[in-house]
Amino acid sequence: MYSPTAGPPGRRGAHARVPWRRALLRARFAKRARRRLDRPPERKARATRVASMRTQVAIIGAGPAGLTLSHLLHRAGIESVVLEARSRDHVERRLRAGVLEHHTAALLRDTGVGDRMDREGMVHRGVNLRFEGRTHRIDLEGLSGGAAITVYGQQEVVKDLIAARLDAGGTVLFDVDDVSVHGVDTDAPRVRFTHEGVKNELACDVVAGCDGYHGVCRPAVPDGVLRSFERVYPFAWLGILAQAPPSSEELIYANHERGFALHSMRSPSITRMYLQVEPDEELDRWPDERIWSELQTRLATHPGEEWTLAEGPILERSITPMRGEVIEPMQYGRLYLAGDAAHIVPATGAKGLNLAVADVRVLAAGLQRFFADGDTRLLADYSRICLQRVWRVQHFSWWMTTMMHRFAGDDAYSHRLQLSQLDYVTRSTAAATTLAENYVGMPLTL
Ligand code: RFL
Ligand code: PHB
Repeated sequence: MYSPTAGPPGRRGAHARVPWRRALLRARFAKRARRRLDRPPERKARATRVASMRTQVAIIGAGPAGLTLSHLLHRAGIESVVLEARSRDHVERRLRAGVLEHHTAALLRDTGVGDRMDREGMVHRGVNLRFEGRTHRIDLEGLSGGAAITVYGQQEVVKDLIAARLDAGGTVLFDVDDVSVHGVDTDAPRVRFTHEGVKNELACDVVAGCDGYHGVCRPAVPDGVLRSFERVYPFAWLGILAQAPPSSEELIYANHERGFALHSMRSPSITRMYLQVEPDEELDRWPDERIWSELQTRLATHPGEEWTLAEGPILERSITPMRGEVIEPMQYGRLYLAGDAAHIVPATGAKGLNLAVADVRVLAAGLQRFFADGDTRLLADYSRICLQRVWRVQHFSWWMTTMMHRFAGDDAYSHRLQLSQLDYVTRSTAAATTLAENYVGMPLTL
């Protein structure tokens, strides 16, 4: 729980005692206080309505990264406040990922938020690659030594985490505005924001930037500190959610001459599907009939293989660009970036949510040591440990993306190479094992 007035400072770590920084801060506050006195009365009235709070970890963003971090910290006895720009309803409905790696599902289960996932999620022990109209199953479980994936919507994970935080008396503030982070290069960072018309200043020991790709945390780092590595793919995904029973027990990734298609699901009566489209595609150019006709064509099987795609009313549709990006390092001072705030992966590998969870697992462990006895060694290694996994996942997602999609300008030679790669992955145990172990997710290590 946060305290609505400035409370006692949290336990401080080793780099907490830097006197010149405190002096600098005191001088800055004095200057600001003088400026406030000079303001006209109407601005003074607004500016004086500032509530102060304190917590150990200020978490910006209530997506999978921020909520999982808050949950793990709570279990370790560390206080946090989660600040979310959107409403609870919005974040609980936002339709996104659906595939949980073996270790993501295990972490949710082991930390007490996996009950509904275990009841409603669908465990898949294999995944299908379809090309030239033929389906090839990759035995994820057999090739990975017993691991599997769980198909369970990201918004369901988010709902479960929000419920767990609130039930435990945690603070998750929705609909916050004007979030800004300050002093992350000192031992006393602050986060300012407006909530229910009141300006707030949240003092903390650490800020976790879990605010996704369009957040405010990454831009708060001074120019020249971070380096970005980027790959923009020349296509986007049109995703739909349809009221139709899945036409396959396991996911189907299809390579077709008209472009990639993916058949996924959310429940025994809801199908989730994607089509490769132009990067600047507009939704209104895709009426229902066109979507179904394209899905029927791209997912069609060879005459020797019996398969039909069930259709139904389209409940939601959206277009997502395909890109990969990594920010290095994932930390500046006492600001730690996690999840999409630090990296984006093309969705073909189904990794974004999983990577967000993997990041905050490392961050939570580092913070636990920091708050226990000021040991900053794991925190200092946060970026290095995470980036090792991030680049593995970038490579896997790039590999899946290039293997499954059509690239404008590809010639017959490139296409033959792609087919050869698919043939190899589905015939060679060594190659299929590479896909399986990456798809179910590499073990979480510190
Ligand atoms: P999120 O989920 O974007 O959450 C960030 C949160 O921060 C809030 N926010 C702010 N709050 C306060 N102040 C501000 N100034 C703020 N600015 C932003 C936002 O409102 C939001 O609530 O990031 P996080 O937590 O890092 O989680 C990342 C995942 O959401 C993302 O990587 C995945 O959805 C990617 N992804 C997939 N990942 C998988 O692991 N498996 C999949 O099967 C999978 N499929 C997908 C995907 C993403 C997709 N889209 C739409 C991008 C399929 C699609 C189509
Ligand atoms: C999904 O079910 O939304 C999904 C599945 C696999 C992917 C991406 C998205 O690679």
